Amino acid sequence: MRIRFALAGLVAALVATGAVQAQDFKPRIVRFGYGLVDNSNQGRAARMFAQEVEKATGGKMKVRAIGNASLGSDTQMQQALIGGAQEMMVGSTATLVGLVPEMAVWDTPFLFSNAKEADVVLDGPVGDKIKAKLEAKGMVGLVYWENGFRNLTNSKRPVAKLEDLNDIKLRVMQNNVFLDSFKALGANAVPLPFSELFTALETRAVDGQENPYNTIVSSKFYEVQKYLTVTNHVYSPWIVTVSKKWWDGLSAAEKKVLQDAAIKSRDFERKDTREEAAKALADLKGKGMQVNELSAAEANRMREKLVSVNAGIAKSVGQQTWDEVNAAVQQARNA
Ligand code: TK8
Repeated sequence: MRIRFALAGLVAALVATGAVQAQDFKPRIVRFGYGLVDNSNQGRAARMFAQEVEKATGGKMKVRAIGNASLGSDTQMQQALIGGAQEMMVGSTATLVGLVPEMAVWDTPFLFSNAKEADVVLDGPVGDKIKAKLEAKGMVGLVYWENGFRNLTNSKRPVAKLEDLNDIKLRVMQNNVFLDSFKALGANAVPLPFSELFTALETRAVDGQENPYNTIVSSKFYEVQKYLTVTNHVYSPWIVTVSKKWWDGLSAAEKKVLQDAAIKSRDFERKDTREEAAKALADLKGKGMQVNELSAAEANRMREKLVSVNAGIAKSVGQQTWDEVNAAVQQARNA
């Protein structure tokens, strides 16, 4: 009797430490692709995720974090996930809009006024609901990471007023909201995958782009862009996704390891990104970029132009999604 209790206790302890679950982990290689360079917020968090997964599976599941868009641009990797040729990736929600139109809601200019609001809404019920729509398209969304508030750079001139954008050829993400937003501002907006952006800036195929400070630093855009305008025009999330084909073949224990590690990586990534962003502007000035803020009047003029795209977004994401997201933002704002 006593021995039986002791054994039961031992088994319970092993379950708690995860040791008896070892047989639930098969040897697996997970290719986790991303678009930025290794030494970026994306790269650091991808490696952190890899370590967590390896630790939790006793080395059975090995995550290969592969950056620099070596596995392809965001949209190419999405197709590889859907087909089952690649296991995981992290990329912009904006490049998923062709598959899940509701993702475009995150591209709404000035939707979030600070990172706290973004965290609450993205990690809350409406964020989950939109993320869950990926499953019908062949991907499983695990968590949102922070790309961050986007700012404008170019090689032509300081952008101090709306009209300064007029003849600027501006690279935008491959997504209608971004295209329409910058057309509304009067720029010559050109959609291009991120993986082609540095070369396009360097060869002056385009004059400018917009991305968070972190990316302007890590991708060395300061080498080919002289002017930075603080616009904070939209908050961009990244999203960590898994091939559904591959996911469906995993044990419950394996799925849980990936989910838990994804949450840890999210918390790590947001903290790391915010710490880096806080120092980045000074870094960029030090590298020779000329930085300007917009006057309140000009910021308002741009804001008004950008708000003109909202009706189109509401239409493409559906009124219900639009209302739910805006209600969640209001709630987060008033909390
Ligand atoms: C990286 C992209 C990037 C995004 C862009 O693959 O395309 O400008 O901001 O972070 O997803």
